[in-house]
Amino acid sequence: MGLHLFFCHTSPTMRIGIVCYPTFGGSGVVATELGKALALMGHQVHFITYSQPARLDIFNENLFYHEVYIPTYPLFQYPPYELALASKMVDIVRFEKLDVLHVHYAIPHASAAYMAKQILRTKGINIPVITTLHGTDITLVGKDASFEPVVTFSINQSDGVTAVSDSLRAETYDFFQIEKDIEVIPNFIDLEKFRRQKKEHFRLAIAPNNEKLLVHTSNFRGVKRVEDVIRIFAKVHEKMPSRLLMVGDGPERPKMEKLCRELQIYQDVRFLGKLEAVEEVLSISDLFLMPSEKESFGLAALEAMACEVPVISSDAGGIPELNINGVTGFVSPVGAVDEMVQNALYILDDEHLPQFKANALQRARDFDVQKIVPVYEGFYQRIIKEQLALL
Ligand code: GMT
Repeated sequence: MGLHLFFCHTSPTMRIGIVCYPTFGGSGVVATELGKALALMGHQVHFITYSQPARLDIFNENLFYHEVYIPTYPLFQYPPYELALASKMVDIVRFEKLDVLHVHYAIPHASAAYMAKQILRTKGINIPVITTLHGTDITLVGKDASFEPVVTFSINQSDGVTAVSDSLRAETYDFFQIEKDIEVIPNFIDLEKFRRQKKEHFRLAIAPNNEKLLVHTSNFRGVKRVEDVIRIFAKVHEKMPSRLLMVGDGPERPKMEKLCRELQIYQDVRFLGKLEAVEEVLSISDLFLMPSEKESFGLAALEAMACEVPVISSDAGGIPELNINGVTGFVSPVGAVDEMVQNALYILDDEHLPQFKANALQRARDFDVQKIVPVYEGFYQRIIKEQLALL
């Protein structure tokens, strides 16, 4: 996100603490882009995490980064990050006079925030805590018996809770004993950064014979069903000249490279690894594949749609709230590879492709950062007001 964003801003500025995972993962990306947008709106934003967030790549007088230092002692088999994080939150809330703490991902951020809140209470400070649920914290990790009581407790103790889709909200209520209202605030996209750029020379180099370009971006974990991506592509490839671009890295990658050799499609599949400028690859692509087993929202699909790339996806989690079946792409049951192949061939037909591309962009506009970030801002203001009323 550059400095080009413009927000109409009239409300008083806030001092906001943001706690997130600093990696390229979806929750960290959303948290960092949110903080950057809020800073551009004039709020003071303090990131608190164990290393500089990957997307915290701009200089702005309103942006601060506080690193959590985790001491190691021979006695600790597992260094207690959560305690170091809670202590850092206490310190930053007190000395930077924060108005609100917004923690992304329930584990361990919401529980650490609870502890920080209790410590601050003994010092006469009531810090409102907002927790945003992103998905795997609920659908995978949170449901594990090792964490469930802590997840339930920390959600219920948060002053405000948001989830990134209706589906994640419903799943959270289904699985946990939640007494709090959960507000749905979806993922968002900077349409200035994620837009179809003219990259004809790049496209010519990758697809010299005007092959269709399919693309997948993920962290190559089991939950992404990367094998389905490869098998869908192999069948599309049998029917039309095409190539597959695989962006990202993760545990499934070596197996997938092997599978491509076995299926004899290796020369038409490019594993590009982790890329900073994914939008450049999306700009030359015709179709995005997201056959995930679980996906609370599907930020990677939104990024593709903003670059005018239609989506073939599963119906997991919140994906159908984003990818409109038959309009911006197609949605099929998890694992329905043959159906996904048929749908992919339909979209890639030159008669259909332009309309799907236009529809994808049109849908992405509903999630414009300029629309969604003010919703977070309003939510913070409401929760702060409610907490002040309790004093
Ligand atoms: O998709 C991932 O594996 C990363 C993951 C995370 O926990 O950071 O992303 C989750 O949060 C994103 C941002 O809210 C969502 O767009 C992704 O759909 C969600 N991933 C899953 O639910 C698997």
